[in-house]
This record gives sequence, structure tokens and C-alpha cells, in this order.
Amino acid sequence: MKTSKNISALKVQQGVEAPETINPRAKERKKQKATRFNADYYLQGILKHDRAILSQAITLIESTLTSDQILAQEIIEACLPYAGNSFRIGITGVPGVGKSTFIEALGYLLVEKYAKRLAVLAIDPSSARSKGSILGDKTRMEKLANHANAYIRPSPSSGSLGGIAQKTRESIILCEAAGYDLIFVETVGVGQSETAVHSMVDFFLLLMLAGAGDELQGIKRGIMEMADMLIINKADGDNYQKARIAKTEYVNALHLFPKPPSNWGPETALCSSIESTGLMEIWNLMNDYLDFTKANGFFYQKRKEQDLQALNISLENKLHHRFLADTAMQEKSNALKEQIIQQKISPYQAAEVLLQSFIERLKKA
Ligand SMILES: Nc1nc2c(ncn2[C@@H]2O[C@H](COP(=O)(O)OP(=O)(O)OP(=O)(O)O)[C@@H](O)[C@H]2O)c(=O)[nH]1
Ligand SMILES: [Mg+2]
Repeated sequence: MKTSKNISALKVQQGVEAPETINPRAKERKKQKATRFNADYYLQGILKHDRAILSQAITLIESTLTSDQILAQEIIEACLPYAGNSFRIGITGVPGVGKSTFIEALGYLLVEKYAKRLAVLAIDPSSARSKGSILGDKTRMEKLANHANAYIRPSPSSGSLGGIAQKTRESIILCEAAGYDLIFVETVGVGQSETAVHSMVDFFLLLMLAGAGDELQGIKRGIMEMADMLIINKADGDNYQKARIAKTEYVNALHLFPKPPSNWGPETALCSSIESTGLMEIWNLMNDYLDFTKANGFFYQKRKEQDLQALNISLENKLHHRFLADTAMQEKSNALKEQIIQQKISPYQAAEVLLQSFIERLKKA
């Protein structure tokens, strides 16, 4: 039977011996362990605003090797006393709404004119499939990427949404210790990822387009309810009038929403990321939010709640990781999956069996 393997372009020509791998040294290179230092080395580098060392530390956070994870935890703990001092902003909206262009325009203004230090992170489950679409964005955010006061980090290229979100949460801590006082977290607003982003930022910004219709934009009411600000992007050229009308419609619609727990807004604004208009107003509104929620205590309360959420998520991820790292449990799990398919055991019962034998193994360890 022909499999996708033996019809590969390297194998089709009969009589021609195909090389085993395109680059025979690639496997070797993978096996070589990258150099690792102790946690203090990374901490000192991060505190000195060394972007290369910050990147290496984030790579450790993203690593699946247990030894790397232990080191990463040490680095996070060491960075924690220096973290927490940024304004964390989540930015979402459907693909093509202009998130990256907006981040480039607003970000450049803030680093250049306001001497802000900005880190841009991404939670993008779709990029997990395409190996980091924000990497392509680095060229779209060229001015920002080349600025000394900006740091752009692509989304982790593999893992579950929960895992990626946890890594982003930890990366924020490192970025803050590295002196970034503004953190932008970009995500595509089409599914669950915006809920994850919302759970780790102070301010949540939803980018919209005029005249596309809410259904077309795939934006659910729940996401609009999470937003602290709604921005109608691409308010330029022929689109400007449409954008103004859309803004009025959204202002009216938002009046019907229940008051958010912050008691603030949500605000609505127009902007053109290409022409860099409306950005100052947006930045001023963000600062109004910060002042308002710090004065009424919501800012601090939300951060505390987020810490408690992080505990649950972190515990879940750690348990899952320990489970997956145990080959005996893997084998047991695979055997039970087979039994579920053959309807010999229910999935609930199988989960219980797995849990019990995992507890037994942990006791013996
Ligand atoms: N006219 C106009 N075009 C814009 C504006 N902002 C972005 N665009 C264009 O819209 C397209 C998509 O912009 P991106 O910034 O890549 O959008 P995105 O939301 O990051 O897209 P994904 O990363 O794929 O989710 C690009 O061709 C931009 O040039 C704007 O304010 N006005
Ligand atoms: Mg983008």
C-alpha cells in the first residue's frame, strides 16, 4: 500500500537512492543539548535589560524538557520580586482587522515619544499550526521590532491553548523584570484564546471593522462584554464615514450591556493604524482607565483574582505534564483508549483508573 511516506518526492524515482534525511546532521544537532546557565545568570541578564538573555529564558519556559522547566521555574521565582509593574494590555480582533498594524503604530508612538518600554507577546493557537504567524508580523512590525525599547516575541509554536497561555503569563513576569512597562498581548479573536488573554491583562481592547456586521466579524457578545475599549480600525479614506456611523451604533449597543465589574466604560474610539490617527486619544483613554481602576481598587482586585486563576491553571498544567512525562502512564492510557473504542470501559471509568494508578506511581516515586 502506498503511504504518504513512500510517495514523498524524495522516493518516487525508482532506482535513485534517496537520502535518509535532507540534512544528516540535523538529528545530531537536535540531540546536542543547548548550553544552560544557572538561574542567577538569567536573572542578572534580564535585570540588565539584555534582550538575548530574556529570549533564552523565555525559550526555557517554552521548553518541554523537565530539566529546562525546573530551571525556568527558578528564573520565574527570581524575577517575581521585580515584576508586576507594567500596564498589561490585551488586543484582540478577527484576522485581518489590523492588530499587528495597530500595535506597530501605537507601539512606535509610545516607545519613541513617551520613552515607554514595550514587550509584545502573542497567544495565537492558529500560529501553533503555522509555526508562528507573528514571526511574519515581525516584518510587519519592522519599525517597532528594530527599536531599542521594544521586544517582540512570537507565540510558542506548539502546545495546547492552556499551555501556551500559561507560558505567556510566565513570559510577562520575565518581561516586567526586564523593565518593560507596557505589555501587549495579541490574540486572534475567533475562539477561546481571548478568554485566556483576558485572564492575564489589565485592559482588554477589541479591534473592529466598520460595516462588516458582528456575525461576519465572528465576534460574540461575550467578547464584547469583556472589552474595556472597542476600537473601529481602518477609519480612513472611503471607510471613514462608515466607521463614524459604526461607532455611534456601538456606543448605543454598549449602553444596553450590564455595567462591567470595573464600573468603567467601555469606551469606543476610531482609529487608522495606517495613517496613525486616533492613537493619542486611545492612549489617553487607556490611562484614564488605569487611573480610574486604581482609584476604585478594581485594578488590584483583578490582579489578585488573576493570580488565583493562575494557580489553578498552573497546577492543571503541571499535573498534565507530569502525567504525560510518565511513559508507563502513557502506555496505560493508550491501552485504555483502545478499550474505550471497543466499548469495554467508559471514558469516566477509564479516567478514574488512570488517576488511581497515577497516584500509586507518585507514592512509589
Ligand atoms: N486602510 C487601512 N488598512 C489597514 C489598517 N490597519 C491594517 N490595515 C491593513 O489590513 C491588513 C491586515 O492587517 P494586519 O495588521 O496584518 O491584521 P491582523 O489583525 O494582525 O491580522 P492577523 O494577524 O492575520 O490576525 C493589512 O493589509 C494592513 O495593511 C488601517 O488602519 N487602515
Ligand atoms: Mg497579526
